[in-house]
Amino acid sequence: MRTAFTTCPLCEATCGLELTVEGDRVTKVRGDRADEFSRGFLCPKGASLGALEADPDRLTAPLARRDGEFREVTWEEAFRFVDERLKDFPDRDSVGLYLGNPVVHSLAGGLHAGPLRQALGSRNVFTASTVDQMPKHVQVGHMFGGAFSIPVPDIDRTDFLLVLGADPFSSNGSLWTVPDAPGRFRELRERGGRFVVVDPRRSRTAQAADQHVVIRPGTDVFLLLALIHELFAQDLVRLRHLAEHVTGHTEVRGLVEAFGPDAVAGRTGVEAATIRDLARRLATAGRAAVYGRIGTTTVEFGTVACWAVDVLNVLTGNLDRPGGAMWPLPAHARRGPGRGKGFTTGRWHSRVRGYPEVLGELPAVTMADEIETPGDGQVRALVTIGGNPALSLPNSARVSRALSSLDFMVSVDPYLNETTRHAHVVLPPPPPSRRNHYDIAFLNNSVRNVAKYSRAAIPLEEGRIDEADIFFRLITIFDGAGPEADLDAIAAAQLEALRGKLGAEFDPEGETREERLLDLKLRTGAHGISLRRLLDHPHGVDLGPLTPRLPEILRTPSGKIELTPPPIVGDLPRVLEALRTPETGMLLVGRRHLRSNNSWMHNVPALVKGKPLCTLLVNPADAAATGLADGGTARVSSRVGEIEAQVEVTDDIAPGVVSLPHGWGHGQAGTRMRVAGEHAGVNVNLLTDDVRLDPLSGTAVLNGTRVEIAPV
Ligand SMILES: Nc1nc2c(c(=O)[nH]1)N[C@H]1C(S)=C(S)[C@@H](COP(=O)(O)OP(=O)(O)OC[C@H]3O[C@@H](n4cnc5c(=O)[nH]c(N)nc54)[C@H](O)[C@@H]3O)O[C@H]1N2
Ligand SMILES: Nc1nc2c(c(=O)[nH]1)N[C@H]1C(S)=C(S)[C@@H](COP(=O)(O)OP(=O)(O)OC[C@H]3O[C@@H](n4cnc5c(=O)[nH]c(N)nc54)[C@H](O)[C@@H]3O)O[C@H]1N2
Ligand code: SF4
Ligand SMILES: [Mo]
Repeated sequence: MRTAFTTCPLCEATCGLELTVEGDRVTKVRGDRADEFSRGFLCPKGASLGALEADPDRLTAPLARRDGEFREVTWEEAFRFVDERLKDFPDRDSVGLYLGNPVVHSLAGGLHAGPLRQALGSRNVFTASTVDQMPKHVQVGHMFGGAFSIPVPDIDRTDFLLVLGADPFSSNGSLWTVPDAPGRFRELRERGGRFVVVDPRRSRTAQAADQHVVIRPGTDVFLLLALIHELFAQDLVRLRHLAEHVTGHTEVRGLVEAFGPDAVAGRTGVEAATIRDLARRLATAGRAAVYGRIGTTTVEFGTVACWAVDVLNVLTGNLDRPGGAMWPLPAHARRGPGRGKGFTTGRWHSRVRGYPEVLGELPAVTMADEIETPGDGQVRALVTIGGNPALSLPNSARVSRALSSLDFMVSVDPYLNETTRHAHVVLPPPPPSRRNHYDIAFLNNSVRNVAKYSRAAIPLEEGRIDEADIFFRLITIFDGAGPEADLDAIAAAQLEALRGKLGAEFDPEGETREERLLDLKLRTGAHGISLRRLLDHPHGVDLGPLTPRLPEILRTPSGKIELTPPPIVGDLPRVLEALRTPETGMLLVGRRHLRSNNSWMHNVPALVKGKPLCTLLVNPADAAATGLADGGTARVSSRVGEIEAQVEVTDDIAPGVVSLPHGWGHGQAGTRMRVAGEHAGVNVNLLTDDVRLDPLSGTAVLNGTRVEIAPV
């Protein structure tokens, strides 16, 4: 029996874990109290890591499907099969790629997903970003020049937080790495600070808030523009230290002219007096920040809403100052140049619907179009890595049909689930305790500058390969070097090239290719720390609170914060038109539960036991009006589909709104997830619409779907 320390890769909070290991099993998981960042915090998902890894349905060897049957094969056979079959698709665009959420949660994905996309060279790259946070990338790209320069609320030092469309008490934070979010919100209040939550549902976060503002789904953009309007109307604009770094602020007033509190009250359901009061409190609080997430990004005006969030942070003088919205500086990153080429989209367009490319990818809502529509460049083969598009994309009945029509499909995934059942080859990565970990992605969003590296707590079993090797092998297959190419030689060349680019004059150290790459990035990084130092500090290294980064963070051509980027300003007439279009009827939104993680952790008994989590929340008034009863079954229908869901009547949800979580709808033929099958739930994405999207970012509208409800 021994103890090992690692970082939980299951959500963005990056909690430190203390694992008890007996033989080759994790038998106990505790929050690591000595962790410099998470201070011992643990949620039910992290606590179930041992059970997740011991899941008998988890794949341990590659599977290949021939004549309709999956059979275990060796890794050599699996890669040779992939190589042979991909030769049938000489047109690069005919091979599509879908990267899902766990790709950003591993060191392998963090280091190798980029090179993999390059090696594939297809325009048909899709990721979960366009059913999630892409509006934020587009907005910060246009305003600050870098698509990953996302400011985060400095919660530990703020006096006032305005949170829209996020439930960090359940999700543990997103685009905001904030381990023990509930504890940090509690401390904020203990210091005398306040926080306000805007949500159509009384979420766990809303319950703990000083004020819960109930809003009509999809209308946050109007509320946010009205708040900007009020800053001008009440003479509350204070740029402070930002004055010398901003261009375009004088134009903003005119842009929001039509969005006064009285104009938006009816459409948002938020009273004009509440909006005026909120604007005043935001502007007069000592230090404040505005933060928006899923309810502001997976909506029709996601990019404009994200823009309005940071315009508020700028106009109240809270961007880039302690207690406001600040930019982290991760150990593996370098300081920026202070100006640059800026941000563009649309370097190519999707073949069928003509959507612009954003960050090298096309909207996931159009993946099925690209698979099903004949013609040059039609996607006939697909590689999925750590994704479950059959459940996570809108109009998923159509997505499943498209997947089943492919000529060839490869999935890198530990489960035979709703998506991978369509694959011809499934390549299973090892579980979290058997891999080295460093957070390439989430340290970009973290509320303190911290760094932590952990080696695998348990060695890989004989015959298993690391996910980094799976990535590397696919890279050599895509770029033509083939399934037997010498990975170490290729990695050495890659390392040498990067060393030259970074101007490093030392030899990076480490036991693996990935460790040497990381050491190189760390030692040339902003904090100048080494992999060795991280290995000596198993609970992480605290690099201090966030510090101001203007102007070095900017990559705009002007070297300023562009407050009025033309593409975003150009979308405002559409917002105004929507404001003037009356809207009624029942709207469907999503939600998350602490014991659930998108679509893939429902096979862990401890996480699905008890009361079902996949229920349709209905307000008592709507239940009475439609004849629905608590515990009964509702038929929910939308433009694209119809489902039956178990009803939960509660005044936690606003009248005129129903809520159903995503990631459910298990038990389908050909899947191998027995526990999930017994707790199947229904798939909300059979109702969400693949035609609706935020055009600036290509992001799906997953919240605010028009539905009808009736008793069954
Ligand atoms: N209606 C509605 N739909 C939504 C959302 C919503 O709020 N409402 N949310 C959206 C959001 S924010 C997201 S991020 C997407 C998620 O969409 P996806 O990324 O497509 O789906 P996940 O459910 O995260 O699926 C993760 C997959 O990775 C596999 N996996 C787990 N661990 C590993 C690993 O270590 N390596 C590899 N290679 N695979 C692994 C799992 O078995 C599973 O198949 O869903 C989106 N869909
Ligand atoms: N436990 C758990 N944690 C997770 C995940 C999970 O599945 N389970 N998924 C992870 C992923 S991939 C992501 S992207 C993050 C997401 O992190 P969050 O954004 O915090 O996710 P949610 O908990 O879905 O919170 C979204 C909230 O928006 C509300 N909402 C819906 N529509 C609207 C609207 O139009 N306006 C407003 N103002 N509110 C609206 C919902 O009621 C809900 O309370 O969570 C991550 N963490
Ligand atoms: S909050 Fe997230 S990172 Fe922390 S233990 Fe839970 S799943 Fe893991
Ligand atoms: Mo997400």
